[in-house]
Amino acid sequence: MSTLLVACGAASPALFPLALASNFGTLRPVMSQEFFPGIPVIPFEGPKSRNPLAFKHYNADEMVGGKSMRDHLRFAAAYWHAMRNGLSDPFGGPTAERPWDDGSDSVENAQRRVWAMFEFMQKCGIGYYCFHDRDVAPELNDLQASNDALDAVADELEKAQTQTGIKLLWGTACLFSHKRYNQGAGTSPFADVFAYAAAQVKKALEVTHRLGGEGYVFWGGREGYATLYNTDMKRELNHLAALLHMAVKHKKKIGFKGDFYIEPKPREPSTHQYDSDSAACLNFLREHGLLGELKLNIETNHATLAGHSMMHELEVAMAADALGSIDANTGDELIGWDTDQFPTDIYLTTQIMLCVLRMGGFTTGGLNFDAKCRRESFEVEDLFHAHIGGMDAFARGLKIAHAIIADGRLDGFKKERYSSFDSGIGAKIEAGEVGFEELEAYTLKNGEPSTKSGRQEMLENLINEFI
Ligand code: XUL
Ligand code: CO
Repeated sequence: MSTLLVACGAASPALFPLALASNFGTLRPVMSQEFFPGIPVIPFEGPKSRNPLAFKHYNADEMVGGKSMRDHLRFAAAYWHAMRNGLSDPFGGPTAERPWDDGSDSVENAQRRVWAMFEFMQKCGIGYYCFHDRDVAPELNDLQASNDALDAVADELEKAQTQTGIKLLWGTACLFSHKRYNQGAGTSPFADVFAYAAAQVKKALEVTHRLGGEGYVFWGGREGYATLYNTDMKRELNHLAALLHMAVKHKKKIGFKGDFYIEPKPREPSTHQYDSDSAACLNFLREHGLLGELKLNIETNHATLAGHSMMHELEVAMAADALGSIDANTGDELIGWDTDQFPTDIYLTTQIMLCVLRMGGFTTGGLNFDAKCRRESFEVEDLFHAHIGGMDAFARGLKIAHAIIADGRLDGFKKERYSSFDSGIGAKIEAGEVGFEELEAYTLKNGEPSTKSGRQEMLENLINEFI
């Protein structure tokens, strides 16, 4: 963050004199300083608009199937990308211009940043945010000092939430950046590191609870290995489960009612991460008696890295009633990294919204833009273009998915495809009423079965009718 420039004074909770009209609820003014002076509250202007700082499809109050777009989509902004990502890459340093940030680790700088984040979300009409403890507040010399800094920033977050009505979707602890976590946190071979991680999760969970967070995420970037030559996998997995059991116990103790989520990702930064995909996470939760306690937070770019489509990962989670929330981004088809790009592909957002609608919508989850601008897009205005594009892409995905479901042909085809299990021998198989002997006798009588086309191309054409 050292390249960031300071262009503003200390944070103050005084109100910004102009009331902002936004399409996220009723907006109240935030503070005396405006952080994005050239940028208006982003209006909805409809598909014919040529204004780059306007929504063409996301119209928060528009009803889709009896529910507003705002309530269907539950957009969240990621603090770490919007406020803390300097946009460096392995070959070059940060480029992002964030004029309100002096690049220091002071609590004052962190508090000022809160108001920049909230003005940004107000202007975009984003109703939720997500954070890691170390995004919002600095890591200082010892745990107590870091905890105190987090409390001081949480005071400011609480004020900003009250003034704007913007809520916390989920919080999390950063258990991967600090040097102590170089060989893992919950899976570190060093017991003192495990203890530090547990203490950090305890505090992050308490702050999330204090701020009314609707969820809490566990993403284990370093919970894996670089080489199996030095790794006791069984012991590490048991330790990870122990950390989660402690978190569940503490959640109940403090009365946190939000959902816990595990976020699958197969690799990066570790060579292999234990939470590698939805199926691996579900198996881990089942094996360690945690299945009812945690759901999944599925991220598109992580699905890609796991060699799956996003829809696959969502379907696996949904089949176990464990789809909690979504990190909305996309990867690059040609770069093998977690590029965390903003989602713009309408097929992708349609597929995601088909899953979300079929699930009956989010409860505590939402669509968190775990996405960053490209390194070339270093101006503050780019933050707005990026989020506007992601929100419009999901609004289109929502409208299209709703129309496909209302049309009924796609779901009807799927239902018909399995209809031989609705009665006769199929119903007996599903009910567990027949075994090998009955099925052998049935087949000897029935002869060669007939099948029908899966009609993949017809169904792809059907989807295109709506896009
Ligand atoms: C990293 C990632 C994280 C989690 C939260 O790839 O997605 O930012 O979402 O720790
Ligand atoms: Co993520």
